[in-house]
Amino acid sequence: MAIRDHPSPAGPDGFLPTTRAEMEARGWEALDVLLITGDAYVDHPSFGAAMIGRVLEAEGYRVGIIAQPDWRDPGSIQVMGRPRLFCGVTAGNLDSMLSNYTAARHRRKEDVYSEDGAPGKRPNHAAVVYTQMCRRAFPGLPVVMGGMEASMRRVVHYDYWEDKLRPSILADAKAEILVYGMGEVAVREIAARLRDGCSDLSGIRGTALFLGAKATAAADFRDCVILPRARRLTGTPGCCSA
Ligand code: B12
Repeated sequence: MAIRDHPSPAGPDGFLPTTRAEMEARGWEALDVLLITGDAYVDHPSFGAAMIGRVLEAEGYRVGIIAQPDWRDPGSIQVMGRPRLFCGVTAGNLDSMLSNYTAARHRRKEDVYSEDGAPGKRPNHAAVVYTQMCRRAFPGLPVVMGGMEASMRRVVHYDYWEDKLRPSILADAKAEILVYGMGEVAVREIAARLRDGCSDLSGIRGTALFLGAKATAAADFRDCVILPRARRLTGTPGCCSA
């Protein structure tokens, strides 16, 4: 992809909008994609949300970003209105439990991905919390999870801080789809399908989602590695990944 070949609606020098006033300054009435991140918004390629935002922007989408919203207030993610296509959610560069707690399970006094290192700006299990906020703020809008926390927790996993096995983060978060690992290619495909009115997000490499009972029955799992059922490991319902 030649990013520079695409005209950028925000202009090559502008930050992604974070407020309605910044949207309006670009003449936008609505966003296509709203990104929510547990880190401060740092427009640098080592910050996943900025990276994904810039990739989508280069494709011509109107992208806004909300960094470290107040998770007690669903209105904090509604400041730029309902996006047309989807919300993208990430806990940030690190798993939020790792950001909030030391390996000795003490609360961290500093969050290096917050402005001035201020702690307490992201909730525990931020990806789940932000997804649930999106559900409440924008009913019916697809939510796409990505980033480190979602990636590492996409199947049944051991949570060190809780000292127990947890089911796939998708079971808690109820997002439409989870992008694991590097997200640029998958998120472009997701955006293109939703833009074209296709709600079927199955079969995209590097993603995980719940298949309905019908699709599970019809799917060909011959080339798949079948993991033990989540129910067997944790006593909670299982999930399938693409
Ligand atoms: C560079 C790096 C560092 C540098 C950070 C430099 C800097 N200023 O950013 C340094 C050396 C400082 C560092 C320190 C630490 N690190 Co480090 N680090 C990395 C490393 C190698 C790359 C991170 C990076 O820049 N990635 C580039 C960005 C763009 O990638 P990304 O955030 O993953 O985003 C992509 C996807 O996740 C996805 N995505 C992201 N957001 C979104 C959103 C949506 C909507 C979608 C769809 C997709 C999506 O698409 C993005 C683009 O492909 C990773 C390992 C790795 N290969 O990822 C470890 C890693 C992040 N570090 C890790 C750890 C544990 C630490 C430390 C806590 C170690 C320690 N005990 O001190 C400290 C943290 C200190 C602190 N408090 O910050 C762990 C995190 C584990 C976890 N579960 O969270 C990792 C994964 C290494 C590992 N495998 O253990 N680290």
